[in-house]
Amino acid sequence: MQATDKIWLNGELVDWAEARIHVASHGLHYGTGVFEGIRCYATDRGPAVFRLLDHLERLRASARLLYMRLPYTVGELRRATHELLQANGLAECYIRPIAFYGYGELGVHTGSNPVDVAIISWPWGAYLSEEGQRSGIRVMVSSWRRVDANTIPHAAKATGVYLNSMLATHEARRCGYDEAIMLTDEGYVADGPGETVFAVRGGVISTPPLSTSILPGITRDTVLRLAADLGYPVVERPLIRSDLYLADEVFMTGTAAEVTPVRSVDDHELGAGPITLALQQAYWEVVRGRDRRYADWLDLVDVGAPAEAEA
Ligand code: PPE
Repeated sequence: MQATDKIWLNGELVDWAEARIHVASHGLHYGTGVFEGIRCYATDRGPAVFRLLDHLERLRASARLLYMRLPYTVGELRRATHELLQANGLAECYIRPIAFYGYGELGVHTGSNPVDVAIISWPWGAYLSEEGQRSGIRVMVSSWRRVDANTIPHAAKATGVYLNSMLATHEARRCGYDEAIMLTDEGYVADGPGETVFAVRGGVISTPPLSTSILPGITRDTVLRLAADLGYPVVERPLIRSDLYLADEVFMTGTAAEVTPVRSVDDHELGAGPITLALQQAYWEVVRGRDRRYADWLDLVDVGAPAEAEA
């Protein structure tokens, strides 16, 4: 990862190398944290954070599900994000807010431990390679099941849940694939380790409903809206693995992954199809502010006047 100038930590901007926590922090031992992944894109009106408030609202919802009281409001976290982006001066970046039970007592109960909050930002390019974004990635159905609704609330973007994702990713890479898709205990398609799954058949776009063990993806929500606006029929319904094998197109979405075509699932060849590519293009237009209909989703960062305007 590329270091940047500053990190926002518990209310202050600190130097990247100084953003330290204690090794006895509760979150390190028990995965008791919540986080977000957000992207900021260059637009013709300067850097703009895509759906910042929606992400911060999800962070707050994740915290609630862990009985965690966030010491900052959504408004304060929004201002902190802006401050950080102004300090780091990046045109495009990935933003990672994280809140976790900190240093105080050890033992599974969170006790009176403080909640530490940090926001990190750094440049992060294509999540699943640029080639993957163009031509599609090769995916396998994982032998690891996605955490069940009664194991850990799947609507929480909680750090501990990512052990599940890590195992699925490791397995996929060991087997020579680019990425995994996890099923639920009942065998329905859930999420990728860091993505929502979509299938297209006969022009109809399907994705698992939120009651399946998936993260309520913000890119999922964006893509459902874009698909409807482009006139594609969309349905939220439970999918089984053969729905993926028999699909005309499969794609995965996420803040990091954006819209990534899937070119095979368990070696059933698919291909980067036209609907996927149309949605991918539409997504890029929207996040870079080139489609004014969705301007409300952009949170512009005030980085001062551009150099040529000052002359
Ligand atoms: N499911 C999972 C399990 C998930 O982690 C993500 C985001 C999504 C779906 C898509 O959610 P959204 O970004 O709101 O559309 N994964 C984040 C972290 C990836 C990582 O490797 O770290 C992300 O995309 O930022």
